[in-house]
This record gives sequence, C-alpha cells and structure tokens, in this order.
Amino acid sequence: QAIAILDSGVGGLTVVKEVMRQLPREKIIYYGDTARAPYGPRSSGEVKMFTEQIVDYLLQFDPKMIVIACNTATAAALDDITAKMDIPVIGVIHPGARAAISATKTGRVGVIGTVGTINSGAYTTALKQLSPYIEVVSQACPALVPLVEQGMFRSEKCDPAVRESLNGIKHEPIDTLILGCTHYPFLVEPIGRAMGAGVKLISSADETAREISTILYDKGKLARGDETPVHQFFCSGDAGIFQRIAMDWLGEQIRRTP
Ligand code: DGN
Repeated sequence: QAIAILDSGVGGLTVVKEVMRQLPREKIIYYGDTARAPYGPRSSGEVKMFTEQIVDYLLQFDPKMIVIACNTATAAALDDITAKMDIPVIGVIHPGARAAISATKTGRVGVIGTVGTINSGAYTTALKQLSPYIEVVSQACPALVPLVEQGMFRSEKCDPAVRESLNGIKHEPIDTLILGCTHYPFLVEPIGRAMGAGVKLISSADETAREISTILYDKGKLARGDETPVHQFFCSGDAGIFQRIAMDWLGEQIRRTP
C-alpha cells in the first residue's frame, strides 16, 4: 500500500523528497492539481471542494494514509477530510509549527504563505496552541508560487521578486521564518539571501515526513522488504513541465506513461 500525497501543484514534491529520504521503502502516489493552481487566491470553500475531489481520486489506489502536502488545502479541508476517513490523514501546518517552536530562541516567529493560508490564521492558532506566548507575524506572498510552477526557481532572476515579496517581514524582529507554503522550499536560496543569515528558515517537509513515519510505525504499517518502490505521479495540467520540475527537484528519472 502506498502513501498518497497531494498538493495544488508541484509544491508537495518538497514533502515527497523528504519522505523518499527518510522512508526509502515507501511507495508514493502523488497528485498535483497543476491545472487549477494556484489555490492561494481561491475561497476556502473552493479549495475544500478541490481537495475532496483529489482525495476521492487517490482513494482508488487504496492508500494506507493521505498527506495533504499543501498548506492552503490543509487550512481549508484537513479537519473535514480527517473526520470522514478511516485511514490517517495529515496536513503540513502542525508539523511546520512544531518545527518552528523547536527552532526559535527568541519566541518571535514569522510565517509566509498564500493569501488563503495567512487569512485562515491556521499557523497562528497552531503555534499558540503549542506555545501560548509565542509572537507571530505573518505575510502573504502571492507572487512566489507562480515562479515555482513556471520552473523558474533555479534562476537568479527570482531574487528581485522574492526580495520584494519579503520586504515587509524582513524588518520584523524574528529569528525563525516558517515557509508556510510547500512551494517555498524550492526558493530557499533566494529567500535565505533576502532574509539574511540571522533568520532560520523552516520547511514543514522534514517534520511531516517524521510524522508519517511515527503514524505508520504505530499502526504497524511501515513498508518492509528490500524492494525499491516505484512511485506514481499524476498532474491535472501540463505533464511536460511537471515532469521537468519533478526530475530536477527529486533528481530521479520519471518516465511518462500515456
Ligand atoms: N503549495 C500550496 C501551499 O502549501 O499552500 C499552495 C500553492 C498555491 O496553490 N498557491
């Protein structure tokens, strides 16, 4: 049985990469809704509907758990989907919040994400549940996801756009910044250059992969055996650009099937 992972586009591949590293025996089935990305500016009702459609699609593969590797979809749909399913379903917001709490020394944490994620207040809620006195500043950065979906994340041309997006939060006295959108780890270098060395950047991917491992271990469902799994990737938009980005990011050959 596979782990099903979904996102609005290629962003969830940042979680896939970490799952492949931490759990190399696990088979992954990924769905990127590239035709309908970005989810960030959409209403939470619409994002919830899209997320439910993708989950329904993925259920045909009888996965052992579902990972909503999209912060916007986690904020809009995680609770409702979890309530309906009899397999474990996790999102990326709690893992990201946990990782930030363990990283911050000053208790001042920044969050960047899509308009949907930031407006939902989901990170502030998750952070304050874990540590009530934490100070949180957040900022939506809607210009960043399109750079990644267009495959432009390796280019230094990103720097001005990234710097401009971070202009507000850059002047806040934070020591930790949560990359609260699974697309942003693609831009970790330009984001690091824009924020400067004093700010730790937190991606939810590591902690999400650890949570997957813990859940599967507790359920006795970790993959055993020595076979290298064959992963499957689906996207709703242009398969060529998805394939190029996925091969670049994951460093693996991905073959297209009709
Ligand atoms: N990768 C998604 C997230 O983590 O919120 C959203 C990207 C988007 O669709 N704007």
